[in-house]
Amino acid sequence: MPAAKPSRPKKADPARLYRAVRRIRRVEEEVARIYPSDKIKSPVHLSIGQEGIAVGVCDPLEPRDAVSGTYRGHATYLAKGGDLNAMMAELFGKDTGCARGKGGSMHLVDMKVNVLGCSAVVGTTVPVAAGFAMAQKMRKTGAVVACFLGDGASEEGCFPETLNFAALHKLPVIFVCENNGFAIHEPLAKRWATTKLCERVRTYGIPATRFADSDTVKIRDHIAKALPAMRKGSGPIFIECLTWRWREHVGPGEDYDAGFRSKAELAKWQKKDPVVVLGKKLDKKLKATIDAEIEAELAASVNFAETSPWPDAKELYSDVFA
Ligand SMILES: Cc1ncc(C[n+]2csc(CCOP(=O)(O)OP(=O)(O)O)c2C)c(N)n1
Repeated sequence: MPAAKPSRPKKADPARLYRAVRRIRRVEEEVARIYPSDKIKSPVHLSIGQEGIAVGVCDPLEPRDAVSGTYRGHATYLAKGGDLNAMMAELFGKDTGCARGKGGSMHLVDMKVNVLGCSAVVGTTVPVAAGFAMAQKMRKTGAVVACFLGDGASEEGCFPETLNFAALHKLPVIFVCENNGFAIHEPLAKRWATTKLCERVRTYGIPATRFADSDTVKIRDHIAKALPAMRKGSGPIFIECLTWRWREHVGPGEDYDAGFRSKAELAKWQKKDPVVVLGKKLDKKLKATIDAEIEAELAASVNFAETSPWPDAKELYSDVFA
């Protein structure tokens, strides 16, 4: 990655932020709509409701910066500029997919825009993100890595190990915990002795901030403010973003009849829906234009995936260890 001069982050622009959250929402709604047809060959972990976090974090990032997502990574991939056609084709298992149709939804990658490969194994992308950040530091690129993880991933041993290593070596990592309150069906109250995650992280010497409402603009401004010092070697930061996964853990449906969470809580979070909140800031005509452009791009991506070829059988043996 070539070294680039640090530059000032772009200003918050409601139209750009709206377009980004609306685009991710519509992509995932379309994935959910198509899913029962069995054209999508991979399990899908939808982030509907959580999109504002990825958009807020990625908006001030530059092309040289990287993101490390999770298996619930459509939003991270798209917010950083990952190719939509390649993502859709990947979900359809096609040769034109970003992982040649072998990885599916949980293994999105686009190194052209520095989206590091995602993984189905909870927490494993956290130390990988720190390793990539260490390379940036050694090569003096001034680039940072935004490392996304769930509240469940913070319980993996590699999380505190990585916090310590990143703090010790002042690595340019933005740790972003998307705290949706559940690891599959298990609520925080059954998993954490205290909810003071930021306090725990601060003991490693890492500044930590909690966003109780995960407001996209607030998150965006916080990251934009932190970036100049991080590019000069100030070390990692951590943000905890409280949020709500609207759909079931995996799949296109909902899980409110399973008895572990309620529609009343969903309704509470829907009042803070980033798509609605940001959409209200726009002029109606501009909003309609953006919506129409998104629909056209989305339809083209589904067509691209449907008409793309399947991988050749000999691909079974390429890009694999054994
Ligand atoms: C190492 C590992 N342990 C367990 C699992 C099974 N598993 C898949 S998703 C998940 C929950 C993770 O929750 P969280 O990190 O909060 O992310 P969320 O799904 O809420 O986005 C678990 C335990 C796994 N994939 N990998």
